[in-house]
Amino acid sequence: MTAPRIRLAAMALAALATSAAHAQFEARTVRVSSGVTKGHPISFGITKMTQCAADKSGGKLKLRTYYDGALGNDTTASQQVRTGSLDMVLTSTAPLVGAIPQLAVFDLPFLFANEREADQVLDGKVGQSFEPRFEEAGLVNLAYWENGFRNVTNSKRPVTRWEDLQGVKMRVMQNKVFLDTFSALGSNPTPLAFSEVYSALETRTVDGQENPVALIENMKFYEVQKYLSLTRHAYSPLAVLFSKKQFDKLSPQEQGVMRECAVAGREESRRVGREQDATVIASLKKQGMQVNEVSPAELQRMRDKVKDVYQAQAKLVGEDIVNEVHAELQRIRAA
Ligand code: TK8
Repeated sequence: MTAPRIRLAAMALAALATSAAHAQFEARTVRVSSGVTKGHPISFGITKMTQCAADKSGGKLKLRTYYDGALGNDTTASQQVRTGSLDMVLTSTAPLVGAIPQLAVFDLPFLFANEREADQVLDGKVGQSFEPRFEEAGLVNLAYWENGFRNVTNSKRPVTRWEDLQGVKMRVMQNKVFLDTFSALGSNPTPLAFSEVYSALETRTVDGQENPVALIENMKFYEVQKYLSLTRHAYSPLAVLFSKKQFDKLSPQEQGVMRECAVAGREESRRVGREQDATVIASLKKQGMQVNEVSPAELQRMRDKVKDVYQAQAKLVGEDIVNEVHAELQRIRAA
């Protein structure tokens, strides 16, 4: 057989193999809920994941994402995913602690010192150890993406030391660790769903909130907040949750593609978010925000101020999971 004919035969075989592989996929549209607005690093991850799933299924596995909490806030959308009436939600882990209390370990103040630690804990055995807990709650967590390190914004004053938070009405996530942390720091915390934050700030129902800088820009909080203080007081993982009821209906190939493409989305959203960090802060200044760092000595005073919260909440979360995270952090820091 001549070389061109061999090449032709090889191409025909490859095409056959691809179409046979794609034959293992049914035409499906996966409905996804996200609380962020398109343009946030998380949306870059979703775009990557969507393209990946389409490529690997011959266009049969489609993701359709509803941004801006259009299908409900984190808590309500997560509940729909748990019952199977919605396929996927991307949410911070903090609002999930009602269903999975141990997730509050990731909300402990000043737990992670940097993204490297967060990545290794979440992508490693500690993050994986949550799989059975997610499944018990009717969820499959495909990967941990990044919401990021949280910083304080408010309309009253720069926060350069914990005392500056006295009397500040702070919106916090619906999560006891955040409520207790911001009480211990002397502010008046109010738990609110993410979808209510902008209007609460605009009407001065609350004076401040705390979120990663990418979200502060993405949600235009700079329009209603004057001061940004770079506290990095907590790190928020983002769970990429599939309804277990729906996931179990997928073929092994479809499940494999969803997991593989969620990892591709994770890498993309982390890459974009970390590349943007410096430019986002410059952009927030340009939008009129007054941005301040907090000195290491004052951050240490904040840590000392919330130590009791840390200990009390560690007991509630479960000393086993807290000890496991601490042991993993010690290993990472010693490496
Ligand atoms: C976005 C929320 C947000 C969270 C919050 O869907 O509520 O402040 O940090 O990221 O999950």
